[in-house]
Amino acid sequence: MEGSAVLGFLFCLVTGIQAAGTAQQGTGLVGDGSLTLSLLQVEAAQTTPPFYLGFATAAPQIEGANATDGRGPSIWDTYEAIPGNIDNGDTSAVADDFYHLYLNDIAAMRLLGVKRFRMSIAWPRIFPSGDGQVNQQGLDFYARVLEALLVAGIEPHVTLYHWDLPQALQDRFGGWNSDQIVPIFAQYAATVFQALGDYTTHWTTVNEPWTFCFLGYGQGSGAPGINDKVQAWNCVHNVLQAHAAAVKQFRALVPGGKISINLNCDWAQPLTGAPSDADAAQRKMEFMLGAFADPIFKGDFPASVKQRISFLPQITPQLAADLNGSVDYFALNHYTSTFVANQQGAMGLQGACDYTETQVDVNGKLIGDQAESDWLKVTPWGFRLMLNWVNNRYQPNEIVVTENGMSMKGESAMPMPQALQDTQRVNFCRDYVAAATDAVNLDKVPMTGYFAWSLLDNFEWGNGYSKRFGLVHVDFKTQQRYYKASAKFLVNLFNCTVLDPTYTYPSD
Ligand code: GBH
Repeated sequence: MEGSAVLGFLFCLVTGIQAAGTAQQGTGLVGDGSLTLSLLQVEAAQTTPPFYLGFATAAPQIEGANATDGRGPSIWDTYEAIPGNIDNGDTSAVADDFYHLYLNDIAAMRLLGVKRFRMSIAWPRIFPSGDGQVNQQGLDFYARVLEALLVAGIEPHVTLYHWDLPQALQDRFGGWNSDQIVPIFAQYAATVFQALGDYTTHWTTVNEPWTFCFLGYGQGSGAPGINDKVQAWNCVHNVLQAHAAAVKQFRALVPGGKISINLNCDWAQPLTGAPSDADAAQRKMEFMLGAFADPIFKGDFPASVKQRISFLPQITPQLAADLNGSVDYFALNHYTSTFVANQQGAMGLQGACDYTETQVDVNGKLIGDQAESDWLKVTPWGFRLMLNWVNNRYQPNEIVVTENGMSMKGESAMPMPQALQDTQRVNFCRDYVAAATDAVNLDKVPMTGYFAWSLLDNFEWGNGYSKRFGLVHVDFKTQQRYYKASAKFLVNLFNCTVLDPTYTYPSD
């Protein structure tokens, strides 16, 4: 990174410390109360988790600056512009303005004691039209961010693709529906590895292909807004090929690095004690997680999927060989659980699956407490079962949970001081971390890391800014940030060094 950027960063740190100093002298510091709360809860939790802590983000949800320094349009830019697609007509155009405020946010993480940061690279910043001419300004931006993280003593974990496909590739050949994406993704990956591979050893290729294949291509409730199950399963197959091709580049360009693919899965709890419901729940896991993890770890799609999806593309022996060994650790995103019941003939998001899902049991009782997001119920017990399922089926060397978190019920409507006392989120973090701790200590699951989603309140896709997942509150009108109790709770729980626990973000 250039000298001026380093100086800028140091200046920023100094400004931050000064701001904290002022705050300590008693100028209406936000967050004193939350620290007290979190310390009490740390005592209750009593044990330091046997895995590391990080905070996670994604480029399209935080950066804003969508037309700055040569970034090209993405399929989400297009999708957001269609009325009705995003709650309140929100867009990602500004988001958290991380593109301009990253030094403040990195300084704040350092002062809070966060040692790992998960972020993604925006493909349309690197290749504005998907391939062809590289945009050096895009690479320079990420070099500055990564350099600043290292200066701050924070290890970056970098994802190549978090759903922001260059629109040009959707227009040219239908994006992830076509295998033309495979060499183009590999070229993008190679460009990033070459330019930025020295900054960190922790990488993933693609975030949550289940979500963008089945919601984006299969249902149309995300970009690119297509409603076609054939395209969705083509997407699965093309993601697997693109992942394998990118990892081939990685082995050559980032020797000693570790790479994976972020797969998301809800825990499927059988609705009743009937064996057919147990089978159905297992099938749901195979459809959602097995559709990606089985080809990688076992060389083929699950039999339950092959039997039901008539138009399923094939995993050739060559692809199976390329996928074999293509992940160095299992990267799991996990939030919630659902009840699953057997039902012959049932169609789901993924097509013919012979099961149905509900959020209530046979007596109408919710599976867990409601979060702000409709789909998210608090089910820490499901997290432990989920980790065991992954461990038993795939026996990975290592599991890193690359996302876990919640939107707190009622938070968006709360006045800010109240929103900072996010007790439901503190309890969520406490209970999910405790469940994972049991999975490691009692069940011997090799989980090594836990990333809380998310550092900041951000652009929550179809929900716009109406759902807040941040550990840090963002006032979107002023771009001011304020720690929530949950941020302090987590860093204390993990015994991170809190350089200045009373630190609040500096004002611009
Ligand atoms: C993650 O997805 C994403 O990686 C992240 O970008 C996101 O901000 C975070 O979760 C919080 O949502 O509305 O009924 O159609 C988590 C998996 C899959 C959960 C899609 C929400 C939509 C359910 N997501 N699902 S519904």
